[in-house]
Amino acid sequence: MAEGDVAPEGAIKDKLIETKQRWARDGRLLTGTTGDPDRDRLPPGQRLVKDWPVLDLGIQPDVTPQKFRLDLDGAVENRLSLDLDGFMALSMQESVSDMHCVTQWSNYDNRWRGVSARTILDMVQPRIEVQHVVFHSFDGYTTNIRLDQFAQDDVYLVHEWNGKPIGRVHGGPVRMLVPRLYLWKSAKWLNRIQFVISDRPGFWETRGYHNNADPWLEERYG
Ligand SMILES: Nc1nc2c(c(=O)[nH]1)N[C@H]1C(S)=C(S)[C@@H](COP(=O)(O)O)O[C@H]1N2
Ligand SMILES: [Mo]
Repeated sequence: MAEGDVAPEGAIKDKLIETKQRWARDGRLLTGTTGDPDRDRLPPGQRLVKDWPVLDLGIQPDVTPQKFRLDLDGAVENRLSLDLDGFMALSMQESVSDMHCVTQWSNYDNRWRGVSARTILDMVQPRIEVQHVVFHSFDGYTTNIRLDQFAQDDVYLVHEWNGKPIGRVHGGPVRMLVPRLYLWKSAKWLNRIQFVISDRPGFWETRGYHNNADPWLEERYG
């Protein structure tokens, strides 16, 4: 967590975290069906919303341009540590994708601008043994995905949504976007990407959420 953002203990949404853990234990929201992304756009058990809800642990760190840092490290050939100017100088692309949150909302056609995961992979050159990627955030949140999931062509480190900078509540200045997985895998307030040889389940993955998080297979809880 960045200095100055340390929330008083009570500010963390302990009740919300407990409720979500209980839902995970009880298998709440499961429809028991699977979907096919080639056939259906809406994954099983989801409903379409028009807005973009905000979800976090109760801390929304104020990541000013001065505080921003992005470390790319772990088992890689080229470790990098970028400030915001360094990040903004990387090659940027636009991408349109849907979002699917485990709390059952989905929304369509979000227009993103950012750096593709493939650009990051070209720069850092993970060692051959690397199988997983861990995202670390300025609020202390972590989440993990497999390297092949990170390497999909629709995965981005995004800084604009629908033509505007991503604001503080949605994880600006830079957040992850992994559209084929439930949204808890898309770390907000991104601070570090760690390339690892063995898997390291993150915040929700160690609290009953599924490690893989494919919405089409309804991998909500694990
Ligand atoms: N750093 C950080 N990233 C996070 C979270 C968080 O608490 N901290 N929550 C996750 C969860 S559970 C969800 S559903 C999405 C919500 O993103 P949004 O608030 O932009 O909709 O962010 C994910 N990324
Ligand atoms: Mo979530």
